[in-house]
Amino acid sequence: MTSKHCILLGAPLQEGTGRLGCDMGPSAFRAAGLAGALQELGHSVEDRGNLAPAPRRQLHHANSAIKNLPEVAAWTEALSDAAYRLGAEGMPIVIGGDHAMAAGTLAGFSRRAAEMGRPFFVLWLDAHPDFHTLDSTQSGNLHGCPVAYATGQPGFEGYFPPLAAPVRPDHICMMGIRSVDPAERTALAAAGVTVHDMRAIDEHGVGPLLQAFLRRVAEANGVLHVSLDVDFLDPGIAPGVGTTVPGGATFREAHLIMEMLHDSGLVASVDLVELNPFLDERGRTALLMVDLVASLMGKRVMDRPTRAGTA
Ligand code: NNH
Ligand code: MN
Ligand code: MN
Ligand code: MN
Repeated sequence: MTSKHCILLGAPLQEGTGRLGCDMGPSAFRAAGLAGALQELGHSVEDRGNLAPAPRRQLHHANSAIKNLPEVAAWTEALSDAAYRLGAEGMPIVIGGDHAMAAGTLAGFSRRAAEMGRPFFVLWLDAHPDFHTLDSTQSGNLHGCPVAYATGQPGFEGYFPPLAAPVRPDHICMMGIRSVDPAERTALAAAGVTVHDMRAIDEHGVGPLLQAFLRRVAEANGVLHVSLDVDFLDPGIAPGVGTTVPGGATFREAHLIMEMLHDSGLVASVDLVELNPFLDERGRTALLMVDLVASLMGKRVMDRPTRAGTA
């Protein structure tokens, strides 16, 4: 197994959600033993602590539903810079914090990949596509917007930082989707994002769906970023999240995805988002997330011949 240099960066933002608690996410991941689990697998781990963006100017938007726009804009800028820098230093694992975080991480990692002259791909594991613009969001919760921003959908100019390298919508594969707002449904189809909703997973299984995407990434010599939202998982196994949706990925579906990602050797960076320790039950969601990261980083039951992403 190839050992990696894992760089942990905490992003205790909670301003993208409608409730408090995600700011405790980085602490819960640390308490659940994230660093130790990676070291046990032979990786080196460097914990860079938590990011704390400076407060910035007021921002006013015509959509009065939007919450905490200046705060989330500041996080986006800080995370975009951090992701761009860390992408050259090792394997960044950014620990949230809510999913608004991905506005910054997608922007920064995509910029890094572009600089390396390699195409950038995203595997989005979530109950939600988070494809709202500032104009279309009705909840006003900005964790519902990062993918629209990072792919350069209109309306973010003047609020969020300009994109050095917008993510190509046709380089994004979403899995586990089961809660889509009407505006998102139309926009996703128009943009050409691959969306494997829970029905597709029921019909085909996660294995073939993921294998097809990994083959594309491998054939393009792509750089793959994985954004893992806790609510991708079924609430029965992962209660520690503010936006539970029934009918999510099972324990084995989620682990198989992680195991296949590991074997592909394609993953360059990871987001772990939406963990709300205030809603968790004795740390079980945090522990499950750490176990999933371990599988992504090489934990396996038995040794087996590696099936590459091209297999
Ligand atoms: N689409 C909803 C909204 O915009 C839900 C977004 N919530 C999430 N996303 N947890 O992953 O408010
Ligand atoms: Mn999300
Ligand atoms: Mn979600
Ligand atoms: Mn919504």
